[in-house]
Parts: sequence; C-alpha cells; structure tokens
Amino acid sequence: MARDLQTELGRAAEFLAAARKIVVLTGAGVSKESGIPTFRDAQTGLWAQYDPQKLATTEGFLRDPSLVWRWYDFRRKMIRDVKPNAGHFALAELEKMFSEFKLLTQNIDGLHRAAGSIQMVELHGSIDRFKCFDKGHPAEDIPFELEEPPLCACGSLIRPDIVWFGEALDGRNLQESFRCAEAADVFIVVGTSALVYPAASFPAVASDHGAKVIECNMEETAISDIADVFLQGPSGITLPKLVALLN
Ligand code: BV8
Repeated sequence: MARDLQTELGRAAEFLAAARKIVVLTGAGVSKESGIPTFRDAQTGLWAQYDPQKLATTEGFLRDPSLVWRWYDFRRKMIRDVKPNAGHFALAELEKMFSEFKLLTQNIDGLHRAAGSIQMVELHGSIDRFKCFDKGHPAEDIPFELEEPPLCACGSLIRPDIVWFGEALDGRNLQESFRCAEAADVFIVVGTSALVYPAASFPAVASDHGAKVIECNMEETAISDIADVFLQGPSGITLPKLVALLN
C-alpha cells in the first residue's frame, strides 16, 4: 500500500532525528531538474543514435576518439550552462546538520560541489577533469569545440577523468564508500535506477549493517524493496520538504 508523501516524510524525518551518521547516494535523477537528461533518458539530436553505455567505454573511445570526445564536449557544454537545483542545495543543507555525513555521487556534473556539498566522493569522476589515456597525466585548460582529443606531452590521447564502463573505480573512493555505508545510521538514495555497480550495492550494504534506507525517486527502482521509506516525486521537491522538517 503506497503511503502518502506526508506520512513518508514524517517517518524519514524521525529516522534522521534519531541518527548520527548519514550517507547519501545520488544518481542522474538529482540533476534532472537542473535540465540535465538522466543517463537512461533518450539521447537527443546527433546523439540519439548512440548507446551511452557503448560510448562511455575505453573500447568506444579507442574505436572512435573523435566521436567520444565530441559527445563529452557536448555534455560538458550543456553542464557549463546549468545550475544546481533545490535538491542539490537541500543536500548541502543536510550536510551542515550532521557531524558525520558523506555524499556519494555517481554524477560527473559537479553540481553537488557547486551547491556547497563538501564531504563527498565523486565515484565516477568529473567531466571537468582530464587526464592522458596511457599514463594518467593530468591535463589542464582543455578548450571546448575540439574535433579530436588533444595530445598529452607524453604523446598519449587526452580523455575525460571519469570512470567508464568496465573500468575500476578509484580504490580509495571505493573503500571509503563501503566503510561509510557499513557505518551509516541512515542511508538516503536519490535519483538513481540502482543498476550500475558497484554503486548500486551500497544501499544493501547499509541496510545489511542496520541502516534505515530512505529512497527519493519518481518511480520504484532495483533497490526499492529494501527501502524503509519511499519519498515519491522529484528530488527538487521532496528533499527540501524533508530538510524543512528537520529545522
Ligand atoms: C566496474 C561515467 C569492474 C561515464 C558511469 C553485470 C552485472 C553487474 C555489473 C556489471 C555487469 N556487466 C558489467 C558490469 C559492471 C558495470 C555495470 O554495473 N553495468 C551495469 C549497466 C549492468 N559497472 C562498471 O563497469 C563499473 N566498473 O564494475 O569495474 C572492474 C574491477 C576491477 C578492474 C576492472 C574493472 C563502472 C561503472 C561506472 C560507469 N560510468 N558514468 C559517463 O557518465 O559518461 S555510470 C553512469 O550511470 C552515470 O554515472 C550515471 O550516474 C550512472 C547510473 O545511472 P543513474 O545515475 O542511476 O541514472 P539513470 O538514468 O539510470 O536513472 C535515473 C534515475 O533518476 C531513475 O531512477 C529516475 O526514475 C530518477 N529520476 C528522474 N528524474 C528524477 C528522478 N529522481 C528524482 N527526482 C527527479 N526529478
């Protein structure tokens, strides 16, 4: 039986009022109201014919470096022109209310940092950071509108500093994320279909270690069955309502 939003918000606020350690996992849904299509939204225009999961791979990049480079350039330009939304700001507010808080984001758009979140892990990297393909040398001041990936001084192609499908996440980030999930009193999952691993395993790790799980989404997902509370609706609406109950 779907409980109404008000009831669920009250239950979520009760769990948070009794909690000390809060962990939040976000996905593309938290940036939707900023105007960024989610990872599984249909791609538009030139990119409609491509599958993101094929482009966001080392094979895809090596097969056609220019195509993948231009796809990220298109996304980086889109992200440059958008702002954090009320959901991002609510999470930055929530962080100030708890001495032990960690935000784990799958997003590469940098909007949580722009909204003021500090204690956070960018699990899949950032579209605004670049490195060389062969040696990981950092690359600065990469212009927009390039047709091809520029070359590193070492001669290697430059690529976005993000985690592609089939690539391992940063070991330290992964260790930190599992440690936080295991220790969490409350684990909030916002705007993710919970299909991409290892991030999708964090809510179950938290729940298995006794955390209360609060899910904020438009619809049920792969982890809704382990959620103690389901806040249905856009996170730009539900998260500010939740934070207002804690003030
Ligand atoms: C790894 C950067 C191993 C790139 C991304 C079979 C089974 C299990 C796992 C695998 C498998 N086959 C392959 C794997 C591994 C694979 C994986 O999980 N694949 C899935 C698809 C099955 N994982 C990996 O490859 C990872 N690496 O496993 O390495 C390894 C170990 C050692 C050595 C070598 C290798 C790496 C995964 C990282 C991939 N990179 N991003 C880029 O962005 O271009 S992931 C990509 O998907 C984005 O980061 C995105 O955030 C992420 C997850 O998607 P979501 O964020 O959930 O977005 P989605 O569109 O799916 O959902 C949006 C949700 O929001 C929806 O639920 C919607 O209802 C909701 N929503 C919409 N509007 C709103 C809203 N909610 C609230 N408010 C709204 N307004």
